[in-house]
Amino acid sequence: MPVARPESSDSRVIAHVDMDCFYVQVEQRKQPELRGHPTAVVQYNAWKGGGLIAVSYEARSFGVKRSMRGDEAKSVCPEIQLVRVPVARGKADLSIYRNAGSEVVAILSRKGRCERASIDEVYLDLTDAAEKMLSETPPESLEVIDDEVIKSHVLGISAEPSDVRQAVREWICRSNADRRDKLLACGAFIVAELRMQVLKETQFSCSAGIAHNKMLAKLASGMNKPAQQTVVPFVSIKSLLEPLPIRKMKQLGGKLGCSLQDDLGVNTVGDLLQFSEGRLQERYGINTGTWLWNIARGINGDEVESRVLPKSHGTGKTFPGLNCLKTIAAIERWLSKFSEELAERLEVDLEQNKRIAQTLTLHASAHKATESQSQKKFPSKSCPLRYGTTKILEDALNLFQAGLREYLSSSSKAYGNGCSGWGITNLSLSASKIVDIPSGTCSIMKYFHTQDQSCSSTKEFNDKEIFEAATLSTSGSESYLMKHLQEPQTECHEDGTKMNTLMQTHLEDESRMFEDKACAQTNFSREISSLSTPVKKNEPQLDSVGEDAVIKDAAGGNRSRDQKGKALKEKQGTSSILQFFQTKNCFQEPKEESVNDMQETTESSCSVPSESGGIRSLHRGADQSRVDCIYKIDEIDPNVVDELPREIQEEVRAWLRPQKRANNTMRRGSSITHYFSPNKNL
Ligand code: DCP
Repeated sequence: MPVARPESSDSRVIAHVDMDCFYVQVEQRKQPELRGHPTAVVQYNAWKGGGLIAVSYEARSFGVKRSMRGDEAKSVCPEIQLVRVPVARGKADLSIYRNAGSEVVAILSRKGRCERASIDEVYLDLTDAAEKMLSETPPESLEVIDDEVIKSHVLGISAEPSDVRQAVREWICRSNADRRDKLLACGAFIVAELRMQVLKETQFSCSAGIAHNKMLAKLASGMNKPAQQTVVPFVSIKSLLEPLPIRKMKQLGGKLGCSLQDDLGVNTVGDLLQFSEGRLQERYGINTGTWLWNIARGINGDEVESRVLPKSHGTGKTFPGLNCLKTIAAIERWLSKFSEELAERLEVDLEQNKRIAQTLTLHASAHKATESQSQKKFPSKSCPLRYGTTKILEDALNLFQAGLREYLSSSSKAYGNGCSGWGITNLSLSASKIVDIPSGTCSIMKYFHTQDQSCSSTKEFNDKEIFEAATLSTSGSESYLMKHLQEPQTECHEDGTKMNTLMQTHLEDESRMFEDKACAQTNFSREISSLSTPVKKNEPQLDSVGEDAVIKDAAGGNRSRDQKGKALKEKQGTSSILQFFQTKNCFQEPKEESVNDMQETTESSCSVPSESGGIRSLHRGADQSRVDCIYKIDEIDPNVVDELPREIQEEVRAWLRPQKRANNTMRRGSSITHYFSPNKNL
């Protein structure tokens, strides 16, 4: 649902930068001999020459369009060069385009708040930079103005073609201009410089729109392409908006736009101006009514979010027509590829950006054999994300099964392997709710990575791992912990219509980097992160049941406590710190028990010695019931203490020195328990 936000100020300078025929430019940089030639990037699927997904401007001048297939493009423009999208795991591999987009973002973010809106689109808030320029070097004070600035399109300027440049120069340098327009003129300088910088450093050209809000900037950026920029002065807003078809406006391509057309006869933005705010509110509710009234007048208060990294990661594929997936085995095969890719990308994100994703979502489109049932959408399903290919696959399969069950609505006949009652035409996985991990925890997180593990018992390990993640989770751990103590892990969550829209919009073409353009719209239910501990087949594993854990060897036999330290060290990638903080010892006590006397002022966690010689940490949950964790000091491997954040290293070392342990463990709300506390970030 659109949100009506008032504008904080109409003196903002917002730019929308959009790369020109982006995938083509990336391919042309790789193969410079393609530069200047009609070129198109085609999909992996080679049927009829493959679907075109990016078309160079040279090819466009021959009439080649993105809706064409390679064969048709060849007939329209015989000299066109068709470059196939890279392939990995039997599907399009977009990493080269993603990385190219990141290069651009790194440059654009130098001048102001930067929001990466898609693989090739960025919003910039240049207000501060423009104000600085206006106060220090206003345009009218400049003797030389770069040609790229003069080449700007300023909406509303009317002049003979031969005089346009002079008219633009005059508009930019008007000393008596409205301050808001003066700021936009400064924005034109800054954006021109950034675009030149992008070209110099990456060899990519881009176009831009410069206005006082995101909506207008985005509309303007596409008006003059390639390699040009367009400014929207205040006086030109009305004439820019009035003729625009209503369905072309953001968020009006769907049902709302349809209703405006069918119910109110609104075809252009100008038509919308005839309706009062009250009338629109009456028809569409207060928020949407106001939003519609606002957009008709070019009012849009959306802020440029500070985000240079993608908001989610996604991978998927379409299986049109006869290629649709009809068996669980086929689904598993593809989900396995998706899981592998997602796990890799999540790992890179963690490694490079210190971020973790918290929610795994499966989207699918399906059809059933029977016509009467085919209207129903396959529900998108989400669950907490656990790291590692195997776990992602395991969860993805569960999500798929849950979605399929719901989709088929107990039509058990059609459910199961080998059935032909359903067909999946789109399948994808996404990882979202990405958050930064606090500094100092990164290397610990490495221990939670699962590269490729097999679990002997899904349920057992799911519970254990989620719980482990909860103790180390960076935010919202409390609610995560409480939730998973109370609910079965396999529970799935409906994403709602937004993800379905996303599927339709972005998965029509498998190689579309849907995670980015879609990410701005995703609104998943709140879930909390889950990282996993590596557990390898044939390696000793900690029994996840019972307070005094025993180590089981591959054959299921128990080993003595003396052997534990050694066994733990044998587990590559698993540090004993994890065993120490493992959650198998945590349990929720349903009874109400006051812990007020132990509480510090700002947190509800504390440490007390436990009967078994460990540290018992009490955390008060949101529902006021108590969560009790016992940490076993003896099992800390001193080698991993260095991995802890500095503020808690000292405390852990003190624990390891027997004479000091008693005192330290008595400390209330100590940093170590706080650090691993489910309440930590509440
Ligand atoms: N893309 C895709 N599938 C689509 C649309 C686009 O894979 N159905 C990819 C290829 C594009 C890139 O996304 O290069 C960016 O899409 P744009 O819509 O911004 O289009 P281009 O950048 O190709 O061209 P333009 O210069 O018109 O923006």
